Amino acid sequence: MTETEHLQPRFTTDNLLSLQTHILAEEKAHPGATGDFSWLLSAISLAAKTIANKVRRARIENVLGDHGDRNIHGEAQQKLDVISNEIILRCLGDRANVAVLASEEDDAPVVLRSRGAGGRYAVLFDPLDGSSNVDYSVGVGTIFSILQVDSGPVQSSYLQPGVRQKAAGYILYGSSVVFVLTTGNGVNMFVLDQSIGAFVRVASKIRMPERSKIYSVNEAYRDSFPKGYRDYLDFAHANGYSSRYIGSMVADVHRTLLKGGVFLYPPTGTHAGGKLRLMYEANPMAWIMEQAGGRACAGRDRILDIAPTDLHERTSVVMGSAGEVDEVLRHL
Ligand code: AHM
Ligand code: MG
Repeated sequence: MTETEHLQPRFTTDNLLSLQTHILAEEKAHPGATGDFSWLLSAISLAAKTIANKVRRARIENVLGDHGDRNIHGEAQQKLDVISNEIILRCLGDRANVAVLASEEDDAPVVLRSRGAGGRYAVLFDPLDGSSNVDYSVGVGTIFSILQVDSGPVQSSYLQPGVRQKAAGYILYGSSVVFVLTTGNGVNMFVLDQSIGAFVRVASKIRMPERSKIYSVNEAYRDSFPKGYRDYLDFAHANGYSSRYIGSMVADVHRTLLKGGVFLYPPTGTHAGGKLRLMYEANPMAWIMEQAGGRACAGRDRILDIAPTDLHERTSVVMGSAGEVDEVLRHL
């Protein structure tokens, strides 16, 4: 190093960059891109900031607790589930390229416009995942998946395997608000800088650890797991693993992305096919894991290859570090 070299600014990819700029730069790298994504993702970013604000102020505004209704899955809706759902519908509803909006909280998807009328994308989302934790200030999140609608009837045009997603991501409302995004070109992470109201990139092309001795599962259901999962847990106990389980998928998967290990929701006595929803929980998270060098399976099958037959269908989940997922599969 020369005498003055340490005084030079280091212009690296870590320069200050907003989510908006990042998306525009990614589009610029694709000749022929129409700018559609920046419209969609800026709406999701606005929704995320609005929901983050609601989550932070929930106790003050007295919007915690049950809403009084049940969703399509028979689960009690929290007030914040309903509020978050409305925020996303309002933010995305006026984007002219959205054909369909489909939410965990709504039985049927909202069809906004046909392909002929300019509808090009289906946005599938879980507005507030882990919301049963929100009363206790535990991290919760929004998960989304964007698909291009094909030429079939718009009502079912989103029934495509996860491998065809165009963008996927989640927002974690935790001790900081984190936006993790992939458009198939690696995984990027942004943190909301409250003082300027913008998501700022803090990590690009995230690679998750190849292995890590951490498993994340609701072990209370252990006796009802299929034998292979119980064998894996025995293996983990005998080999010095740690256990981490928050009970909010977004928070558990986020930790798994950064620290490595494996997140599991196997078939249980109550949910023989797994509890988590394929299209707006498992698929987006599976793609993020794969884009970061990890793996994501339902039993032995790759999650992203599953051909969905229903918007709200469920799947079992094993996702995380490639070596750790392989270790689970070895026992199945
Ligand atoms: P939700 O979408 O109704 O919030 O349910 C999904 C949540 C996930 O965040 C989490 O991984 C899982 O349910 C926890 O389930 P359990 O309480 O059975 O461990
Ligand atoms: Mg959910």
